Amino acid sequence: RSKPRIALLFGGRSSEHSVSCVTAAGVLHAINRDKYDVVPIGIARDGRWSLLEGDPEAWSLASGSAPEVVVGPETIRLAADGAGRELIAQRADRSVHSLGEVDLVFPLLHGPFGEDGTLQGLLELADVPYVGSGVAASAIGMDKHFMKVVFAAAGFRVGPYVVVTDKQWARDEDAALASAGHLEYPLFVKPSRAGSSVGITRVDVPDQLRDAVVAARVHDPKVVIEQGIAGREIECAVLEGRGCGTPRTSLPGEVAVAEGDHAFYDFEAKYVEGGAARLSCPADLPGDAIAEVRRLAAEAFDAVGAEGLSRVDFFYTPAGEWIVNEINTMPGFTPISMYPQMWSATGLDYPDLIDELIWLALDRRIGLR
Ligand code: G1L
Repeated sequence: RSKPRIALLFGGRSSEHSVSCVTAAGVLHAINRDKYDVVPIGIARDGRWSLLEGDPEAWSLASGSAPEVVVGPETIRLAADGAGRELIAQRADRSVHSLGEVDLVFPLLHGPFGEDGTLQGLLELADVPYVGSGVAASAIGMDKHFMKVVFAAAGFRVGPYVVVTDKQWARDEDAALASAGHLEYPLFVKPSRAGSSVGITRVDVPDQLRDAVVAARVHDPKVVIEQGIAGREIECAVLEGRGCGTPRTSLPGEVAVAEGDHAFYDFEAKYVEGGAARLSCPADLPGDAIAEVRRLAAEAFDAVGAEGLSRVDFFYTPAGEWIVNEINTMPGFTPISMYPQMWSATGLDYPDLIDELIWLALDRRIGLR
């Protein structure tokens, strides 16, 4: 076969189903069809896989229309028995036939119910190379608690926080809330493992803390309570190095949120075109601060064992210190998202970025992650 055959997976059972569809539309539009044979596979909200029917060009997150995967006439499975990267289709009458082999999967989604690393595990078992991080780094990148543990162990400054697990909450709610007593307000209460900004509450007075934990627990039984950090929000895009090279970093960007409508950087600001979020890249920083944050971003990428790509988010304090906020191994990836925008500002445009990610994944041998 001349062209590598790439399965693009999108949709899925997470709360970011529609975001994933919009992202897939962007990638399908930009991917080089002269170089790659693309098989778009939608995962419905109930978990069924099928070939994309129709044209995703019109998919957007403009108010009122949330794109959704519709299950086609046959469902698809990836043979995960190591017998050879094969896509198996099954019709309604239960007859099966082969859709042939895939050389690579481009997984544009979070795992079932927002806990990640699971899809990567399936792809490992199926012996199919894939774009992006492996099982462990994907799972760590999804979990705000574990990523702080890893960063702290690697010597990064992380902001003060406490964790409230499901068991702690069930045992004694008051004790769990009291464990955050030493943190300075405002606090940010977050589900430990959830995409985008769902379930996050800013808490200004202790009276509101319990409700905020209850709201976060809707999305994840494990909750992190973070002390708000006074500082500018600076992000950096990281792309794995070619060969044994060090990770490549973009110019840092700064998230500027329009005053008024948004208490903080929320879902709409991130994903709806014309939303309030604005990126300035390069951020207005002294030259040595730019060099330092790029170095820290590359170190954060290596600290969690990320592969392919990651976006690393920092706070830059008035004292000129860098505090790592989080790493996102599956960053927003529409053409207007921060990650692709920071790379464009650094000289790598969206189609070339996609090409680079595919090259990195094809270059990597499965089982050696
Ligand atoms: F495959 C990559 F490149 F690793 C990858 C995977 C997932 C990049 C970006 C994403 N992001 C998303 O899937 C999402 C932000 C749309 C979540 Cl549903």
